[in-house]
Amino acid sequence: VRVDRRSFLGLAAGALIWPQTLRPGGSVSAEPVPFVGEGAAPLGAAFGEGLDGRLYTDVSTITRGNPIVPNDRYYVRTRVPSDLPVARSWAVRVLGPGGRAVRVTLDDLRRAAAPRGVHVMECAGNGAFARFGMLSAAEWTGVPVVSLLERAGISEPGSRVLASGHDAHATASSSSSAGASWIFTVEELARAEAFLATAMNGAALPADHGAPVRLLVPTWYGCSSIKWLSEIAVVDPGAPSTPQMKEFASRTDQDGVPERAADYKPAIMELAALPVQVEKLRGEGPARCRILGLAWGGGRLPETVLVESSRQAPARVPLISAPAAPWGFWSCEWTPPGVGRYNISVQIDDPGVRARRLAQGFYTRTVAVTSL
Ligand SMILES: Nc1nc2c(c(=O)[nH]1)N[C@H]1C(S)=C(S)[C@@H](COP(=O)(O)O)O[C@H]1N2
Ligand SMILES: [Mo]
Repeated sequence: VRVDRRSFLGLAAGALIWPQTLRPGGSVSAEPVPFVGEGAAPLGAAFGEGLDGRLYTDVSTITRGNPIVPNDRYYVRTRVPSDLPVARSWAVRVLGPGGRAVRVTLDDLRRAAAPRGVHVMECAGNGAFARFGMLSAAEWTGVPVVSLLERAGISEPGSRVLASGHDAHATASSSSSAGASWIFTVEELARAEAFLATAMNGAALPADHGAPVRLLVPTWYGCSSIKWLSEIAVVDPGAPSTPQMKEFASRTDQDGVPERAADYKPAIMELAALPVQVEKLRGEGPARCRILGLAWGGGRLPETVLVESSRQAPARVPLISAPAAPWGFWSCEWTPPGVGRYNISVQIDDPGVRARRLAQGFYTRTVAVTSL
């Protein structure tokens, strides 16, 4: 039988054999301490449709030994549009200066596709409401964007291109605007090593993740990685920002909501860190817990992070990198002084690293300790 995590938490711990990912390493048995005050949507399963369709990843399953999220558990923000054209006839139009146009077919892309590495992606709109599950990592296959821009004569430094997806959703959304598109300079795309992805974790790109082809902009928030990509077109230097850029302006840390694309900063993920599991260790004293967590973004991970919980001095813990994924993993022990609710947060004290969302408490989570 498959036991989902929610029913799992409700069962008596003694009756269970914990899956590998929940076991704290040694032979000491452990019991999860739940995060509270967060959303109640299911984890690891898609729900809803179109623009309001989501899948929240169960971030507690992302571990050092298991840093990649399988395709069917990878977070989804906007599910496949209801009337996507058939893949057979799909091509990406690349429109260059002076009316120069190149039609890149799926065959062209598949022939040129090569492994592009493992990348972490987070929705800029992630949050406690989603149990921070709009965060995943996968191994991608694709074709560098810059090589396609060159074919259409887009190479002038400072050129801006508009990447658009096919978003024809039959039902309107209450909270998101349809028609995802983003404007980049060629330098931004080159620096990020952006690519058109045709495969994900060794399998054809799934429909909800942008099949048959999506843009993937490593190190940037997910909002710029346009799914169901249909066109990349050069735009003039004063081009207006897109509705998608405006929708995500505050979450990508822009100054207000700039009207012109040229006034947007790159939507790069700053350093972030998140507790993903708290477990009570048993058999070795009364109330010891272990906190496991992730760190990502910021270009370069610091060597240590400070883990804070209410009513206890911060602990400095090392960040351990995964062998083949750009996550940092950390863990520390924690002794709650009594039953109650505790906030757990991570701080960075490296003055060279900007981590505003962390500093603002965006990734702080609360656990409820109900017995010692
Ligand atoms: N065409 C299209 N592309 C899109 C979106 C969208 O709504 N439509 N959402 C964006 C946002 S906000 C995110 S976070 C990522 C999520 O990609 P995923 O669903 O594969 O995880 O896709 C981006 N690309
Ligand atoms: Mo997003």
